Amino acid sequence: MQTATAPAIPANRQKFYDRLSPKAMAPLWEVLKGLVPEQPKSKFAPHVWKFAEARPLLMEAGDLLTAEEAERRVLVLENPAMPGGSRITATMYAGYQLIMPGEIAPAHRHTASALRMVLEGNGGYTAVAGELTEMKRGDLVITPAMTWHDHGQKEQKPVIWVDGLDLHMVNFYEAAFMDHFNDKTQIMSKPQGHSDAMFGSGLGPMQPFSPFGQTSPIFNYSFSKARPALMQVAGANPPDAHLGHALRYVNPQDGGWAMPTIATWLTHLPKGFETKAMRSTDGRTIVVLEGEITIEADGKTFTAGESDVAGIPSWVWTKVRASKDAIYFSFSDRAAQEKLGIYREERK
Ligand code: 1HN
Repeated sequence: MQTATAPAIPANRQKFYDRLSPKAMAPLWEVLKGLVPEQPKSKFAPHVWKFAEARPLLMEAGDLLTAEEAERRVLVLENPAMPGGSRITATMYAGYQLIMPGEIAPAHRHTASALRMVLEGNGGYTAVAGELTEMKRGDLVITPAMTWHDHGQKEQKPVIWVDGLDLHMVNFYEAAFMDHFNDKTQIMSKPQGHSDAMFGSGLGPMQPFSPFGQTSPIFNYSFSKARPALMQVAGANPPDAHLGHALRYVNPQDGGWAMPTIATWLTHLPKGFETKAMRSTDGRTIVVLEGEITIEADGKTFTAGESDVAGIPSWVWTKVRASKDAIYFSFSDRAAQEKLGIYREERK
C-alpha cells in the first residue's frame, strides 16, 4: 500500500534529484509504487445518465445548430470524476447523438472505431464503406477503423443513438488520423443488406475475404435478430450467476469479438434476478434497452431504466439486479485488453 503522506525527502537526496531534472532524468524509487500499483484503482466514478434528462437538452442542441455545423451533434457523457475528459470510462468515449429530420451528418473517416446503439427514430440511417443501413431501436451499428461513414434521417422524426468510440486508446498511442469526404455523403457502391447477406446468414464467401480487417464485416447487428435469439436461449437455460443470460456479438470470420478493441454483448435478466458480485479490469458502459436495472458498483447504487446509460470503471465490485424484466447492451475495452493479455476478472 502507498502511504497517504510521502515521507520527507532528505536534503542530500533532494540535491541529487535537482541535478537530475535539468538532464531529463528522475529517480524511479520515488515514483515506483505509483507506476506499478498492487491492483487497479480507477480514477473514474460509476455513474448513470438519465435519458429523460438528456433528451430535452439534445433537442435544445437541435435548435442551436445543425448536424452539419456540428459535424456530429452529440452530448458527450462525461465521467463526473473527470470533467472535460470526454471519457465515460478510462479508455472509452460515449455520447448521445441526435439527427433531426432531413439532416445529414457529413461523411468522414478516422482511425478510431465506433459503435452506435440505436435508441429512437425509424428512418435514420448510417452509410458505411459504400453501403447504407437503416437504424432501428436496439440495433448495434459499427463503423470499422478508417471506413467512410455518414448518417441521416429521411423521416419526420428525430433519431437518437448512443455512440461508443475507442478514440482514447487510439490517442494514447498517438496513432489518430481523420479525413473529410469531399461531398456530404459518400457514393453507395453496394445494395442495402449486402454485408448481412454475405456474412450474416451463416454463409460466407468461398475465398477468404475480410473487408474491414479485424473488424466484423457485419455492420448492423439488428435487434430484430438479436432479441429473439437472446430470449430463446434465456428460455432454455438458467441464468449464469454472474452474467445472467448474456450473448456476445461475434465476428463470423473468426468467432472473436465483433470489434478488435471493443467488446459488445447483450444481457437479459428476469425480473427479481440479481447477479453475484464480480469485478473485471475493463471499463464498461451499459445501455438499457428494456425494463429497469439497479446497479451496485463500488458500494454505490444506481437505477437505470430504458435508454439510460451507465458507466462502470475498472475493478470495482459490481452487481446488477432487474427491478423489471430487463434487456441491456454493454460495451467495454475488454477486447483490446484480451489481445494485450492484461484482462482479469474476479467473481464472488
Ligand atoms: C464520430 O465520427 C461520430 O461518426 C460520433 O457519428 C462521435 C466523437 C468523436 C470523434 C468522432 C460519428 C464522434 C465521432
